[in-house]
Amino acid sequence: TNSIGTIAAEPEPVSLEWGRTALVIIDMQRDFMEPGGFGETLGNDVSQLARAVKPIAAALAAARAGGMLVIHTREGHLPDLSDAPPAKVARGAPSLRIGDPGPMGRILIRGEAGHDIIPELYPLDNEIVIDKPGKGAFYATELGRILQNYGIENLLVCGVTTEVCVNTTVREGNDRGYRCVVIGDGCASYFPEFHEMGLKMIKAQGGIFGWVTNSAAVLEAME
Ligand code: TIU
Repeated sequence: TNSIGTIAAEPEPVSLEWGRTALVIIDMQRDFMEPGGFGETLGNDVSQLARAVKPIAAALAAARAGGMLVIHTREGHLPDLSDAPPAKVARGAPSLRIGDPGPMGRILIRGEAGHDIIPELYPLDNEIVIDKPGKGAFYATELGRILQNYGIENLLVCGVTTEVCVNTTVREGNDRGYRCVVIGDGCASYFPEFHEMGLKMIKAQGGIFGWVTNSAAVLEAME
């Protein structure tokens, strides 16, 4: 459809052609959301991320009902770690490193239980799942070509974490010419203050690299 909706957002409302808009759900994986995964091995309190699930589920249900293109992403690496930069694997002092065996399988490795998306937001068979080795969803993936093939101009972005993979993806998307509208309550961080600032820096300066809205405003605009 070429119908256009206007979403209440900051710094100002944004009008989107729904047929040229994709819902992009970033890294809602057990590895970030649940104890025993990558997020917790880094020393984080994973319970901080749970608040994003219901708002994302609401946006996902609306997107499915409206026939909007839905794209899920997953951060992770090949079992032989050939796509994992040694500098990334070596970073910090995690209790388990990328590739080490954990309670949900090998940490951040494709095909392992912990790498998969949480049951509440599980992709349908007809939805696109992008496996990405980096924080941004465009880097070393087919995402850009897929969006071009579908004629997408606008991205509704949510997921975890606000200041890492969501921010990186929105910055990448903005530079590629996409209008990026972030669903604030559909994002979360291990650090509440980073969540808040991660959203603020997107919408500051007249929306320097995007817009920030919330799930209720998206649902209202899609009605
Ligand atoms: N650690 C952290 O905040 N995030 C990540 O490592 N990846 C994503 O944000 N998905």
